[in-house]
Amino acid sequence: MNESRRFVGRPGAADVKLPPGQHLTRDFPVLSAGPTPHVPIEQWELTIDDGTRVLRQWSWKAFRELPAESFTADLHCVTRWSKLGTTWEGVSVDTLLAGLTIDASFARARSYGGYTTNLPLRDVTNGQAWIAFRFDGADLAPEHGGPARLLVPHLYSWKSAKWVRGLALLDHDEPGFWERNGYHNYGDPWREQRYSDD
Ligand SMILES: Nc1nc2c(c(=O)[nH]1)N[C@H]1C(S)=C(S)[C@@H](COP(=O)(O)O)O[C@H]1N2
Ligand SMILES: [Mo]
Repeated sequence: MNESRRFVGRPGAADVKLPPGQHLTRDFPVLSAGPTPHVPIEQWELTIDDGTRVLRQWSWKAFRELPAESFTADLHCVTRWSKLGTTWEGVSVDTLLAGLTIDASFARARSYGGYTTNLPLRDVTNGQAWIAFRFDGADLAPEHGGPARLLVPHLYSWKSAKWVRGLALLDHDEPGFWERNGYHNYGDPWREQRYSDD
């Protein structure tokens, strides 16, 4: 990605640089295709699989014992709002995959509630994606994906699956919920890849 963009502007600044067709918002809209799932924390699990076999699995307790990072991210929703400089805490997907021998090029996230989204594996590795559980200094609210959501800030936010329950590492690309319903397969906001024919 173009690193220079990250440091240009602040919310409200006249020179703020946004992806094409986006406008700034200061509040945090809730965008959910269905109801907010409520999973008791004792039943919550995060699973890495290869489409067939479970490769790794964490309970909430085990997940929270993994090393976590604080990070700042700009969010860009395909419905044209952007929110800059949001602060999060989460476990890097690199940490989840560390030590695994991976023969896959794609990842498919799935959520409690049934939502899915697909990404190239190279877009969720190398410090570009987290399973986030805190936002703005507080536990992540259920409507924003709590207890934990995927966050992949360099792509449109529909790729950041709320209530994430697993990542499948696949040798083939499998379109997710919005990707099957007219959204772009990749979703780069800087190239304005909103819909399948963009
Ligand atoms: N499980 C799930 N994750 C989801 C969605 C959804 O409907 N279900 N909506 C996506 C969309 S379109 C956006 S813009 C962001 C919105 O996150 P927010 O509601 O925390 O703003 O979540 C994404 N992740
Ligand atoms: Mo969105």
